[in-house]
Amino acid sequence: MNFHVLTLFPDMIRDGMNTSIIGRAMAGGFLDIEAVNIRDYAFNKHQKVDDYPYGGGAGMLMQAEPVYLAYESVEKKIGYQPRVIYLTPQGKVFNQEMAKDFAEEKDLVFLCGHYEGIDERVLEEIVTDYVSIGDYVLTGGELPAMVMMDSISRMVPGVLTNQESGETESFSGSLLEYPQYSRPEIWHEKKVPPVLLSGHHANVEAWRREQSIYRTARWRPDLLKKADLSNKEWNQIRQ
Ligand code: 6GU
Repeated sequence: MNFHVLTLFPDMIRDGMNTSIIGRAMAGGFLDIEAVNIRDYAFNKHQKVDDYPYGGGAGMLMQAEPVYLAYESVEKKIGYQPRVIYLTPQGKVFNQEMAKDFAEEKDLVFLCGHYEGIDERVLEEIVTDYVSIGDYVLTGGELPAMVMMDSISRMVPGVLTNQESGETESFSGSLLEYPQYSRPEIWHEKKVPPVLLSGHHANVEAWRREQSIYRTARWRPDLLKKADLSNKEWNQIRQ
């Protein structure tokens, strides 16, 4: 998977993505992340990329031409028209299903806005997907792009080890993850739940599923509708 990030702050992308699992995946050749500095495509000698909005109003807008030229540099390099994701609070809210869908692509372009936004005309020409990461406002699209790249990368073959890619994680089955414990057996007078020390695999699995269901009912009851619960499990929640 090749990510191409069009941004005014390329260092933020490079510094933010070269550690841990994503860093390892890049070193291993499973992922590539290219940060394209939109300012390099400014068409004036002061490298200015913003201007006032027609009709007035607060703040500045990113101009169409530098954004277009930055996009075009990617299209020329890869030789086809890729999906282009514009990060905006006006977009469709990102979820795991969308991460899986985007992970099928060979190249993905992320367009990161700043200031009050980007001239609509270039968005019309190049953007294929408008995506938000939730109902709150951020100062720019870089953090949302990094959030998306992280979750999309996890779906790319080779990025996670077998151990890391556990199908039992939150959202893979619409239930929240169960609590986990490691050594020591007692910490700050808190004991590890005895069932986990019993060595009885079926009882451990039953306890974990029960914990997942209780947690989901407590913190994300909206997810239960999608969860595949037995009648007995539904009755246990109601008690
Ligand atoms: Cl994608 N961009 C910005 N600026 N703010 C956001 C967002 C995106 N998603 C949630 N808030």
